[in-house]
Amino acid sequence: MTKKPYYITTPIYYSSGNFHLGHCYTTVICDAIARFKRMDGFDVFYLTGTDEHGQKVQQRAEKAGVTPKKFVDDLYEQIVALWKTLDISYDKFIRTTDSYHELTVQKVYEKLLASGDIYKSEYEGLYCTPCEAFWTESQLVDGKCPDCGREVIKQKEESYFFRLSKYQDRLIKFYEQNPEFISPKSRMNEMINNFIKPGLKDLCISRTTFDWGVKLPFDQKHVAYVWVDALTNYITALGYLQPDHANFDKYWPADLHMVGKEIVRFHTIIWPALLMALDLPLPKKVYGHGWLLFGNDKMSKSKGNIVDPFFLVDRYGVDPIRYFLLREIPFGSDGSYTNEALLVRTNADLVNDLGNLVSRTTAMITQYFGGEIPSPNTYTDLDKELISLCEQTLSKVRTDMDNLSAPDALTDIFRIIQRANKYIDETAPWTLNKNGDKDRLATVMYVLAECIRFAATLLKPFITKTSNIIFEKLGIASPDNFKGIAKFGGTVAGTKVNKGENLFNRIDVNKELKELDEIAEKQNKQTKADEKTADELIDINDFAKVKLVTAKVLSCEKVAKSDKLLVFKLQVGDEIRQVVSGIAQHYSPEYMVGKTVVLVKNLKPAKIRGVESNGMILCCDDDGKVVFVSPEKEVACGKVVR
Ligand code: ME8
Repeated sequence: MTKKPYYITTPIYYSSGNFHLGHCYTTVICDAIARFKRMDGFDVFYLTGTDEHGQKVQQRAEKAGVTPKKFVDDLYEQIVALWKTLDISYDKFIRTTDSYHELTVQKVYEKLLASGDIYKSEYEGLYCTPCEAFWTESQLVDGKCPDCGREVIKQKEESYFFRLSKYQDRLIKFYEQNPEFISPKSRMNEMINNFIKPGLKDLCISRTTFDWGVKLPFDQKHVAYVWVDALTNYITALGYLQPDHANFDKYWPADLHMVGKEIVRFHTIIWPALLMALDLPLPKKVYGHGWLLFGNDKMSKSKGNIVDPFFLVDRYGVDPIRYFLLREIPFGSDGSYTNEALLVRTNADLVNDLGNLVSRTTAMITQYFGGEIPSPNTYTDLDKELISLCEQTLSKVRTDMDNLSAPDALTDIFRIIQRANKYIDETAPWTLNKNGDKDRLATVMYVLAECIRFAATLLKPFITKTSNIIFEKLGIASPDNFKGIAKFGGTVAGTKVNKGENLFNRIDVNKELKELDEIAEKQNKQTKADEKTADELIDINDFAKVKLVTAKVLSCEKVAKSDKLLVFKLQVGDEIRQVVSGIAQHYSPEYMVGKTVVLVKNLKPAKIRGVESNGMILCCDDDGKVVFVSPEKEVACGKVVR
């Protein structure tokens, strides 16, 4: 039987570095969905990647003193390491600097030009560089970018435009016919009221103010707008407009684009309109999840509250982190991370419920049956209650996952675990053993082993490593589908269990919180020290911005009504410059005439006491005494100083 394709994507991540736990949220959720769908018989294609072009990357690379390519290569390594640490099972990783992607973006622009969806004009707007987004005055919040709250700048440039306005009515009709397209529902209303109703304007889709991007094939001065470049990844990764397009034929349209709520508008307005213009089918669903907050704030470097996923995984293991993200955050809404919430959740669910069930059961099978899972005898009503709970859970979890609610799915799976723990107390196996009731004891052990097998199978998409360890303990091969849990009774009697070590160790929450505080304090101190060092150091490119030249003093006078200021006429090559300098208390005008000084040539002109000054004379501050800088030997004026 051919499997049904299922195409799921995360956004492609900005190559900005400092990946935090919030970033992991989208990818871990998609991973759980992808793994669930694979086990449930779908032919899954899970795509993730990196968004590597744009002004922001170019600026950051310049600041770091490396080429943009080197900059994005380093960050690519970081994010691949992060996804490995979190056990992410993507099928493809796309980088927007991959040549097949760049070539296809060019073909997309050509297609849009040919269909008349692109035209050339001039753009003037308010641009937020960090978000790579233009805003209208009315969209700003307190005059700042509504997404990140930072300053916007006025930018004007010759640009190509996409006829977004043309698709307004078709978009509204599409939303009406596909009410599930934008989920959760609240986000649909937000899009319609905030963006569509005020009227869609044509979208500026090229830039000339920087060059780190895909060059437009028909006008090389322009690079593609980073959002068009980025959104197109969802089809270029599948081979769209490429010789091998088998994946595109098979997987497009996407079943699910999972994105954070702040980028829903790009995915539900611009992206479908572009697809309409390309005459392609639209994705089935865009889900806008909430943010992982730290307290009440969004995690971000500038707020200094980022939680390092590498640190957490190293300290607690990958599954407590995956479990926390999937279980604790109400899906669709914002959720809050605190160390305490992570530790309490780990202790309650993983150590107490799951860990105890597995260790108690394997210990009892070892003690009462020499480690072999016994054959069950007649099932009582109590047993049947557990059996039917186990058999019903897959369909419940399937519904939860179709609703994209991992917290509900985990709650349903943990019902088996919690019920089984209660069953141990109700059946009191130690009493059965004492009373020599081996038949009943065997049935109880078998029911428990089966409950664990059901739970571990269902947990596999969520806590991947732990589930595999449980199967090792049960002596059963870890399944890669759900077929084995269609019916209770799949465990073969006689299978040898292996108790081994505890799945999770209990955490002393108060002690641990204290230690974490101490670590955070140390790190903060270190970060501050590092930032101070970074502030003090500039790279060669920064220095090169300052143009220093030698200049000869032609004349020098006191500025009227000022004790401190002298006004100079300087010969700089062929040019004569007027410069005001505050050295009147240290040098007389007569002394200065004929001297050679060093001038900062490219300082913006300024008026000092009403006198125009075009540059600055370099001086040393020798404990309050000012000494002007001069070449050690006679040098002609206008020579570069570096
Ligand atoms: O937006 N909580 O990339 P990105 C939850 N390159 N999710 C968070 C989060 C938080 N605190 N912080 C970030 C981009 N994310 C674009 C996408 S797609 C064609 C281009 C999520 O690196 C964020 O919502 O800023 C998004 O889903 C993902 O991390 C990547 O964000």
